Amino acid sequence: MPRKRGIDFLHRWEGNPIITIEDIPFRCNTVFNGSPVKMNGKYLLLLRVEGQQGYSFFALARSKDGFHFTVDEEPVMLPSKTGSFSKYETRGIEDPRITFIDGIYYILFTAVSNWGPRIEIAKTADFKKYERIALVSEPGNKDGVLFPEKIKGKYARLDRPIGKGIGSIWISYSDDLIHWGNHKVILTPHFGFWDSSRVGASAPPIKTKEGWLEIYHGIKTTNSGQIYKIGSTLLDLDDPSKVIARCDEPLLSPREYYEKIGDVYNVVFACGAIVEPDNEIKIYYGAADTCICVATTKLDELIQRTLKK
Ligand code: BMA
Repeated sequence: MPRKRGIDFLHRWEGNPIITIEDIPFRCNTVFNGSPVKMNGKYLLLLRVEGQQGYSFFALARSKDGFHFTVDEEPVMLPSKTGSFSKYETRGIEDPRITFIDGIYYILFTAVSNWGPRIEIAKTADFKKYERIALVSEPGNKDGVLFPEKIKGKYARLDRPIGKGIGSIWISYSDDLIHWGNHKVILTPHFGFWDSSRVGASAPPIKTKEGWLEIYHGIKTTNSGQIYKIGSTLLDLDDPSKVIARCDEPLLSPREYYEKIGDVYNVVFACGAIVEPDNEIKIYYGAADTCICVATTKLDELIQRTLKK
């Protein structure tokens, strides 16, 4: 499928979708919202898979080129059945976001139970053994992403609590990844724009000379439901609670059939990106809560687009 010029800022890969349930070696309902890392030159994508019983868990896909993936035979993280995490994961685990710090891959994800969504953190060094660290929010919070380095000596994260029905992006800090504080709201819905109903962090922040690049999702509510699009913002390197710039247009909107039609219509939803040595950025996104896709651009162009007034 050749790219249609001038419609969206990001370039959809012509082989999209890259992962569908046809690629999953076990029976499931959907696969979407995967988070990528590059480890020893190979690409890993931690996938949210929804089982036919209706709750989500994680599987792992592997690739040599970042476009053609093979999914492992068995899921890698299932909701806990025993122990202190289990009662907060009774409705599944969703939307992993991976951040690499000092040899450890931290996975922030949403633990879902009858109380609602909470943010949880797990870690792995090798994508073989996974260890849960802590539940780090009360219910009503999701879309947790960890910054890839400490800021002024503290871990930092973005998340999306809902207050008075309004979902905005907040920042908070921690010494140990378990206890979090100094919560501040940093990005709110942009009334009248494509992200007027709700905004949430999507990819873990990417450090650039111009600031922390945050690829986020924005929602507009229409007469036929919500439309999820992908946007970008730049946060101050020393004080990421300060927004330097925000895209007034989305980078990608649901247009292709696989983005418009699925279990949830009109959704493009990123959970991570890889920046290549040649400046290309690959943004991995779930489409219509039913499959996984990738779109690319040059990181420099994305920064200039975000800075453009
Ligand atoms: C959000 C998250 C995502 C999902 C999206 C669209 O709230 O739960 O996992 O892709 O809704 O349904």
